Amino acid sequence: TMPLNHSGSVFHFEEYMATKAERVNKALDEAVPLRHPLKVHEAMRYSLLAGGKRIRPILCIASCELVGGDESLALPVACAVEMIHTMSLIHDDLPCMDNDDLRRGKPTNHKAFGEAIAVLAGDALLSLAFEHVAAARTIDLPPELVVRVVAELGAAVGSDGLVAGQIVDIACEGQQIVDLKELEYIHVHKTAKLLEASAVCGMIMGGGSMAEVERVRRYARCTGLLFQVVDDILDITKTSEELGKTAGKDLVSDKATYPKLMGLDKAKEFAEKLLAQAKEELLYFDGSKAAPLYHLADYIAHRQN
Ligand code: GRG
Repeated sequence: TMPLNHSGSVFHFEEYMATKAERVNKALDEAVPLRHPLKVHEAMRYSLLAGGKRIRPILCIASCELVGGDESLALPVACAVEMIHTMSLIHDDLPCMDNDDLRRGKPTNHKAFGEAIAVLAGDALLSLAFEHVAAARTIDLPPELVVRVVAELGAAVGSDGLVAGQIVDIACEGQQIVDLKELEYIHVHKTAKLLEASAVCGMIMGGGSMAEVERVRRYARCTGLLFQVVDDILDITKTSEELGKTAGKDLVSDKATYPKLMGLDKAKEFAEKLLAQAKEELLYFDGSKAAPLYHLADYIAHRQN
């Protein structure tokens, strides 16, 4: 299919993603040079540079560019959201949380470096994220903008953000019945909040107005929830395709998912609704400038893994 956006012009999404990811990877590499004490910096770099899709930083940069801001204005914040994302994955994988051995096809941080280093590497990444935003030499930027970004990021991570999502997730694991409201709470907090902050902070750095910030916030919230609904759908469709290979992981586990709570067809309908809602928020902006966000939502909705 032709990559047309709502203004009808051609946009090369894969190329855009690859170019931005490369820039982010370089900036992240430079943000954490290998130094004494070696182990913790090795561990930070191990997970930070392990080949994530960089959805959050790209969302941040694309939101900045949507209101005419240069990529360089958003880059420190883009790095910060990836640092936060990475630290949340390191801690999520720990034995006291999900106890996972593998992440992105490699041993998890604590498997490679031990639990103590993994906890500290996560802490250091979280701290560095805020330092990186506050210390960034984004010349000519009003300090109020940086303060708003710091507040936004803090809220996304804390006990009304990622931590809230993780707490409720853990509480639900031991529960017989999880309803749609609880499931949505978990996903909005564990996943959508940081995506939302990524977009909003990019928009703030780019000089977006309050109205523009709120549009992009709603876009990112829909897209974040969409991400999880699609994840749940893929779990089922992938598992039935690979049955035997992966032993039907989610069909046998007790984890609540959208298809389980509303049925596969309704879950697919819900995903389409969220995608349409996300795109609707973008109609407010210039079509060609909104193309990256428009296609990012499509990509999240229609990805195959
Ligand atoms: C944040 C202080 C603090 C503590 C951590 C563990 C925890 C609290 C929260 C859990 C957050 C979590 C693991 C959310 C799931 C996020 C998610 C959707 C991960 C997958 O994201 P992708 O597909 O991953 O963007 P890649 O590998 O591409 O980066």
